[in-house]
Amino acid sequence: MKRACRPLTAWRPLAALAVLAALAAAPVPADGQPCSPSSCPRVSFGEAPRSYPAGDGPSAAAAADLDEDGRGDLVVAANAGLVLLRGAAGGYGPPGIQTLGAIPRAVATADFNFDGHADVVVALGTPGGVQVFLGDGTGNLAPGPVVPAGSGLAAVLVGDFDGNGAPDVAAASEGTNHVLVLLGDGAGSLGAPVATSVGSGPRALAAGHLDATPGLDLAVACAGGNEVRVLLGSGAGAFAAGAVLPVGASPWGVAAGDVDGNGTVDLVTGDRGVDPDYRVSVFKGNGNGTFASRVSYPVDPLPTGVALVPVDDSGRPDIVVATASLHTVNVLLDDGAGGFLPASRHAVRTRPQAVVPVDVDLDGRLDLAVPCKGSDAVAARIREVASRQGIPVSEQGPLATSLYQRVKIGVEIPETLFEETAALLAGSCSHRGERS
Ligand SMILES: [Ca+2]
Ligand SMILES: [Ca+2]
Ligand SMILES: [Ca+2]
Ligand SMILES: [Ca+2]
Repeated sequence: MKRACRPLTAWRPLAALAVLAALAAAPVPADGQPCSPSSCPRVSFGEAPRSYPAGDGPSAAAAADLDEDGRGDLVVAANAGLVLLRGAAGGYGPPGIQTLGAIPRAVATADFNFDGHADVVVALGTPGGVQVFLGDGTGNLAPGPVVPAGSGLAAVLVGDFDGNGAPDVAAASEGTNHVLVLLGDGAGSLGAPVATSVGSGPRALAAGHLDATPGLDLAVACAGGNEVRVLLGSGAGAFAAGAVLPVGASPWGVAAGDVDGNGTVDLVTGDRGVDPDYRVSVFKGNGNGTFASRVSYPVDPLPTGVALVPVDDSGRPDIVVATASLHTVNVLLDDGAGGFLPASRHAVRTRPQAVVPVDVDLDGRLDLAVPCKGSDAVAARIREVASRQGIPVSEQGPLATSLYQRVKIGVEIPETLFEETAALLAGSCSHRGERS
């Protein structure tokens, strides 16, 4: 794949999937030396993100060509159920919603029964369960049985953990602090979950070969324990506890890939952190199940999902992270020397949750699909009332977010916010003066 990324976001008053079309990224300097902030290459997107309705509260998405028309489709986990967005010329068609017995929180795709048609696996939140939907190649998804598994499932991924060629499923159970593995039988069914204890609040999963043995391994972002737990796969479907990697605070996303091109699989997390220190962490793998110490980079507040996507043409993956507070996607290009350049910021819709690389317009460049959970319904209501009363509205997203997060009613505003708040009040007062 090439690397320009287009994010896809859906925008809607309550929730949406946003798609960002890839932009060109300037090349990293030929000498491979880190740039200065003023000279760093920047990713740019050629147009504003396009939004597609994706039901209420989309939290995750996966891509596959479910109707086999040559255009990638998206299947989205939303409060309303499973939402299918079929690829159409340069974008997506209207949502088709399949209601489920519980709210899905995570979704992945694979061909579970080897019939050549893409299938879908869903992690159900409460009660916890894993459910496979078999595709027929026309976009229809036939629900299989719900396999009870854990509680508060927050993540799901597909891998072949027992090496028999049939896709298996791993899920993170926030409610029980376990990772659950369900082995596939190659005919569309999953076996009973086998649970492995991990740290507190497993929130995200990544798979890769993290040591030198053949079994596929897992990295688990444990938001409650402020750490990443490595689970080393036996190759027969069992897992043993491996490295425990301390992260700044509350890792909400994790991705695995070779960020420095040395042949070993590395890990990257998006850390919700402690205000105002929000970061992505990089742990370079030694190839034997151990990792170098954490190196971190600042990003916008409240990072959620993180992905490694080749955005520029360096041949190495770049870091793409959704951030829920300022409603942005941040892109950190690799600097050619094993590190990453300062993040560039790209606006999407409200509360982005994840980043899914897709090629929306089939131009060979990766774009980004971003489930945006909403809700800006309260803000929409405020704007509506203000409009009726003739009250001017000034949109100050970052200031509003800071005030909301840091200031309780009746308590003094922090000094660091004095200037911006005073400017807003001054503007408001001068407007009232004009009206009186
Ligand atoms: Ca399609
Ligand atoms: Ca299938
Ligand atoms: Ca298998
Ligand atoms: Ca590496």
